[in-house]
Amino acid sequence: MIQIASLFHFAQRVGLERPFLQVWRKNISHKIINGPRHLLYRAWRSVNATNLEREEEVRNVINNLNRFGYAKTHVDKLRDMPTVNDLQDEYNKLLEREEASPHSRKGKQFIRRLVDDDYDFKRNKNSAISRFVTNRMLSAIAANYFELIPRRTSLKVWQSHFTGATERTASQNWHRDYNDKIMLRVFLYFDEVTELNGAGEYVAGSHFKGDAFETLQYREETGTYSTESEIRSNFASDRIKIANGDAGTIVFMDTGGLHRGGFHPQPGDRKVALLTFSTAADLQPSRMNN
Ligand SMILES: O=C(O)CCC(=O)C(=O)O
Repeated sequence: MIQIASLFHFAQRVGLERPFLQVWRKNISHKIINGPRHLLYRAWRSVNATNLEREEEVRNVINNLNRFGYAKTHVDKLRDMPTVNDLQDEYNKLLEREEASPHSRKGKQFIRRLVDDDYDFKRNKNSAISRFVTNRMLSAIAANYFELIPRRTSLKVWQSHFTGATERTASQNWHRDYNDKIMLRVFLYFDEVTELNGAGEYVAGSHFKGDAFETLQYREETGTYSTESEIRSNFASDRIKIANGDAGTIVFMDTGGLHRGGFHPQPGDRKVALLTFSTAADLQPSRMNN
């Protein structure tokens, strides 16, 4: 996979990103890379998964994800999740640690990175965040959505915040992620999140399984994000989902679809974790150490 990622970076450098992605996303390359994981999934499903999928909330999330590329639930609704209090306690400790020894803000001044793919799972085996990340319901949802055994490839814990800027920057603009044609980012809120403190937005149906996967594709390769007016002229307003929610809310997004987030129009912050599940064809090498 590392060689493929290097090849991809080379293609980007010489302006061949788009043809590279088109070939990479074809079923054949996907099937070869993910073949063994599809087989494993079928075996696992026949033994284990049906019990998990029988849980009503797991089924709701899977149905919404398949249909919209987007779903929302809460830690209180999924079995074996940590409590909101335990999650908030751990978040506050991570924030104290970050204040004492800050991570880089590389490219996103509006984000304080409390965890940047460097969470120590070995030392914190039973922590609230470890229990969230390794929760069997989340893995079952990702496996069912991808129809293969997924990989966890990234864990970030962020405090995004108001900077005084009135214009959106970077991922605050509409974009797609190009790591893979299908992927799953799971956002966990440690506090209430609304449109005034960074809530993400998602165009329902713009994911690979949806009806608008080809709309506004490959825009970011030229460094241009999709504009608000392009989104509004291509999609009815009821297709735009707003990822707001109280502490403990879990938002699932296939970020191969059109999304944006982290914009703060007024003073305030968003306390959030982002856990990524990928297929084996993700072009970004996994950074997780769990
Ligand atoms: O919610 C955010 O801050 C943006 C996240 C994002 O663009 C992504 O995860 O790809």
